[in-house]
Amino acid sequence: MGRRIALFTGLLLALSACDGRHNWMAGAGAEAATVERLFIVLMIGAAVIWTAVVGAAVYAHTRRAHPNREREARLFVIWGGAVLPTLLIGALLVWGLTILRDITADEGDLTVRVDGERWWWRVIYETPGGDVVTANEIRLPVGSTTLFRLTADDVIHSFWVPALGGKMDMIPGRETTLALTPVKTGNWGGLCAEFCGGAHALMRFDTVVMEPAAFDLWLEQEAQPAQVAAGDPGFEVFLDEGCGACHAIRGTEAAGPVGPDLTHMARRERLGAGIYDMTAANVSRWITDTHAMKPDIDMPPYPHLDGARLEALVDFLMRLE
Ligand code: HEC
Ligand SMILES: [Cu+2]
Repeated sequence: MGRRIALFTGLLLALSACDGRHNWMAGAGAEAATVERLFIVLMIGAAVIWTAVVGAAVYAHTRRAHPNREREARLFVIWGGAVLPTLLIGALLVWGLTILRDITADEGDLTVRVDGERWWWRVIYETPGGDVVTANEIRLPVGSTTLFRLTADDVIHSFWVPALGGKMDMIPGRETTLALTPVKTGNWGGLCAEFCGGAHALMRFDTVVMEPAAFDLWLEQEAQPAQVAAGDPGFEVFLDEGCGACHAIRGTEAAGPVGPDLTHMARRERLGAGIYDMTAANVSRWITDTHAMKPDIDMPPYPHLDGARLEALVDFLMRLE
């Protein structure tokens, strides 16, 4: 018996994804705490009802059969079968709707638009100075509420940072909202929670929760254009190869809207939508052997690039801080 309980508990822990970064019980977000409360109340409610129903069944089974008075039986059916369940489920519904209102708020201290793409995330900070575009990494100040305005470019995706709160569908042509209030600093994992095609399982992102002052500095730097010296040999390769048709580097003529914005790419912790560490070796392989790194993506591989040209290109990209 003890072994079985251990096994069962282990399974539950595995199901709750207790790897820390994706743990919805990590206490990292106010909305996650709300979802946790909902879970606990539902579990306790279910346990009480289960006990009552099984108790009634056992009672009926062990008692010697005898005819019930019709009035008694009818009362039992009306109360146990209609009135109590209606009251209970009605109360849960009303309470659940207030929770829904809390996590789909329509205002926050900060607004971030996130656009689900196949298979990466376009991220746009709305600031008084204008939109600040980035990709695949979201940074948030601890202790304040961020309103996410979500949409999708092509197919339905779902935006989910388990440690911070519930998930929300991203629907082409529509905007959905989600509020997240992180209460713990750290790098919390995010992912797409709706099957969206080939590289769906590789559609992830980092959510870096920072102290407010550090966040403000980060956003200020993120808003700056890239520093690209005239005649930078790596940037020449970038333009020659046509990378700028798909990728934007603010402050240069590269303004392609198809792929992730690369203006401050080297400041991101990961490459390829949360998949690889942002290292020169990985970036180099990403360019030459693209589909081995991430299958199905809309970026062509550049296997002909090698030697000094590849090196200059990678060196240039890694200087985009
Ligand atoms: C036809 C459009 C297209 C072209 C041309 C293209 N890319 Fe991409 N690139 C993409 C798309 C789409 C992604 C996102 C793939 C994903 O993660 O799902 C991407 C991703 C990347 C990333 C990862 C960004 C991140 O945030 O993780 C880098 C770096 C990159 N491309 C560099 C290049 C370079 C360098 C070139 C030229 C040699 C190039 N790309 C040419 C479409 C393109
Ligand atoms: Cu997706």
